[in-house]
Amino acid sequence: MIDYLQLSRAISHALRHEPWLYELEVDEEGWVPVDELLAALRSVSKEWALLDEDDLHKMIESSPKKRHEIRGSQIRASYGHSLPGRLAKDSLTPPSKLFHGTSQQNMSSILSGGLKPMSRQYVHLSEDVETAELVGRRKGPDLVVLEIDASAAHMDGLEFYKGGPKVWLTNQVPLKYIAVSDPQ
Ligand code: HQG
Repeated sequence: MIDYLQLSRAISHALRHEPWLYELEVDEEGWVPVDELLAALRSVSKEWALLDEDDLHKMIESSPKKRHEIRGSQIRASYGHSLPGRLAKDSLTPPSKLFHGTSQQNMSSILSGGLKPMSRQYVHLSEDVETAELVGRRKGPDLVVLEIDASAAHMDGLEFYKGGPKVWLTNQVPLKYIAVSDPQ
């Protein structure tokens, strides 16, 4: 029985962070051939010796976050990358408000320089408060939810990209578009 969460972690690691460890080459939009990923994973662990494309579909279906997408014979991570060389994404019009969950300990730095991508390629924003809360809670118990005036930022020329069903990406968010959201 395949542990799809464990599989998803390994695939995220390969496609977001260190593809070279799996002898994979990610193209400029983040795609790798499904058969190459499967071949790499089959040699990682005994449980994955018979891994097939169906398992990848099951992994994606079983995760509400939709971290990965398959198109034709290729697969990519939809967001979260730390790879050098920013992946090409189509710029889209964002919803008027977006949210970012973080922890209180980051706030003095965020309030001085705005939101930065830190170790990833993009700042990750959430489409709703509930998602932002889940993201922020990963960072500790002292949750802070920020509300981003995405329509003003977009009108001023900041680019936004879609990462997943509830995830938006942008290069950085200057302070003037950030408000601390009231607790729900
Ligand atoms: C903080 C997960 C100091 C930022 C999630 C965050 C997401 C600053 C941390 C996705 C800062 C970076 C990404 C500044 C931002 N000074 N701290 N100027 N600007 N920060 O994990 O957004 O489960 O790289 O608030 O669900 O938390 O992996 O980013 O706390 O969608 O699929 O720096 O990863 O998805 O942390 O999460 P992260 P994130 P997965």
